[in-house]
Amino acid sequence: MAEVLSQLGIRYVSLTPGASYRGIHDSIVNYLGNDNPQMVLCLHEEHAVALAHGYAKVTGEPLAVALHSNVGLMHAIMAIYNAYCARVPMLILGATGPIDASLRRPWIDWIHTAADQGAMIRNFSKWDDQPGSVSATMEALLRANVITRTYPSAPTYVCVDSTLQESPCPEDLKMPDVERYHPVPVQSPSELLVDEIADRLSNAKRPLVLMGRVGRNEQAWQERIQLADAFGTYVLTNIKDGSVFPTGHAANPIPPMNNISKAGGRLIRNADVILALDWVDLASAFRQAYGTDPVDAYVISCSSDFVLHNGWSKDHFGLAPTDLAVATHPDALVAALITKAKKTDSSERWDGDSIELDERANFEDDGQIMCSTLARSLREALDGRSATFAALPLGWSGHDLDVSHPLDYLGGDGGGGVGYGPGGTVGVALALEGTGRIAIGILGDGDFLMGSSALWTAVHYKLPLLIIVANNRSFHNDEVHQYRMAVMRGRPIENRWLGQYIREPDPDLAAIARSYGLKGYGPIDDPSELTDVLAQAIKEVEAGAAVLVDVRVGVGGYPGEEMIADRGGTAKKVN
Ligand SMILES: Cc1ncc(C[n+]2csc(CCOP(=O)(O)OP(=O)(O)O)c2C)c(N)n1
Ligand SMILES: [Mg+2]
Repeated sequence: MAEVLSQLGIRYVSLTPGASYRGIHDSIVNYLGNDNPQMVLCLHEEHAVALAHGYAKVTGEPLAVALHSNVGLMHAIMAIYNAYCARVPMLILGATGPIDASLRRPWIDWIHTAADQGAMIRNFSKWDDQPGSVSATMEALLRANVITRTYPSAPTYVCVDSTLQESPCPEDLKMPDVERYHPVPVQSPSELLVDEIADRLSNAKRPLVLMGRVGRNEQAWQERIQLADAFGTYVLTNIKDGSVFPTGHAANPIPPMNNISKAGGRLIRNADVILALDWVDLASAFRQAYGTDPVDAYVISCSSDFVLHNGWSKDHFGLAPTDLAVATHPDALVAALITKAKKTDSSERWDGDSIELDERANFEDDGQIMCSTLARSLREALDGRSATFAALPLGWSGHDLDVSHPLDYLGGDGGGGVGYGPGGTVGVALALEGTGRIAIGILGDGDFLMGSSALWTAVHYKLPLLIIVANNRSFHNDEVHQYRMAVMRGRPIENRWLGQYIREPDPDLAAIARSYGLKGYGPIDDPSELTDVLAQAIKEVEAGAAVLVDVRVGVGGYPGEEMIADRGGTAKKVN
């Protein structure tokens, strides 16, 4: 079984150890020599999965993740959901105590054996199996590899009986020819379909492309630029998807959005042909742009995401009106479309003068560090170096995101599960090793505190990275929700902090980082110091260190606050 993993070319297996997979563990160490895959030890299963998630975002390749029976899988579940919603490949190895009850050790093997562990994650994994023999396990690993890598990707899970792991291999066991089991390649769209879409775009007066979940390679990036230029389209992007189109390009005047901004909504509403490239939650984008009016643009939607929709999680989102559906990878459609381009003058875009930009949500404030101040200081401190933002905090505005390469920013956690940031950033650092790019995770304090022990792994494996905590000393996103409730119910908004503030005591984030072997700076609350501290941290990261900078940030302009019209209240203030 270890041999199959090795031949699949899976470079690392992230794990938190457990007796249920002690057989495979031993084979990886003493049969494979802890190489290909090499173990990456994590202090929590949620981090092992987040690490593989971050790695896959950079490389498009799955890591293996080994999870102990029952409890290890339970610890990992939220992170698996994040990875599923992010549509990243991942080969998860589970284990169970002996299915043959007569072989169970007292107590522990009984509580760590379950009839169907896959059931715990079947609603948000792409395929799972609990094979009954060594050869069936080898086949299951091959299938798990094929399925997880086939577009659209999502984690697969193979649960291996500990008895199978620990018994001698059958004498007649044959190794499968791994070379003959490949992921299903993306199908190019038919010539007819491509012609029709090219005609629609060419004849459109106001074409718009919604750049959603697209590939992260440089060729596809260039082809998207060619598409926008050759067909004279505008482009919209979403801050959850990572860098998909250069922010400085004339086709892309509106900063990456979280929800559809007013300016983005105007552009959508004015477009007559919309090409959506696997845009996450297209129906809500239309609702935000059109309200209750019918969508009068001709809508072409390119996505194969429906193959993963099973109705359990509503990550299929609303059903968007679609005039032409294309079931392929958006990169394949774009590559085909640019060969059909008829327009040549890319400077002619429709109605360009009328695009008004939205006001900046994340304003700067004298004396306080705001996320915008942090963005500006970080840009100065990086001084042109290549960096990859592995994660951004919830309060980050698209106005503060400049991207010119597909690896500049990798997008959100997928499933909205807080605690992804530290583990995800470590996985990104692992994937970026040797590229010269600096892995940077800018994390909320809540996200950091939930996942902080993931950073030990970075230090242990000598992975340079920079963690910046945008520390508002609160689960602030939910304070905003309490503002809303207060306004809705006429309660005092002053009470919004209860059950939200992470203060008294203020956790010492730099000390936590130092305890895991990172260098730790902060808390920094003086804007005039910030650039120098970040520049120093970056120098240390370049020299190979893992560094954390705790930055105290203000919260003005946090998304959602503008929706709170009336801050008055009537009920009694609670202390
Ligand atoms: C595992 C998990 N628990 C709770 C939530 C609800 N939640 C969403 S955002 C958020 C606040 C996160 O705090 P922090 O990372 O400090 O970001 P901030 O909102 O303060 O910028 C919480 C608790 C969640 N999404 N995931
Ligand atoms: Mg916070």
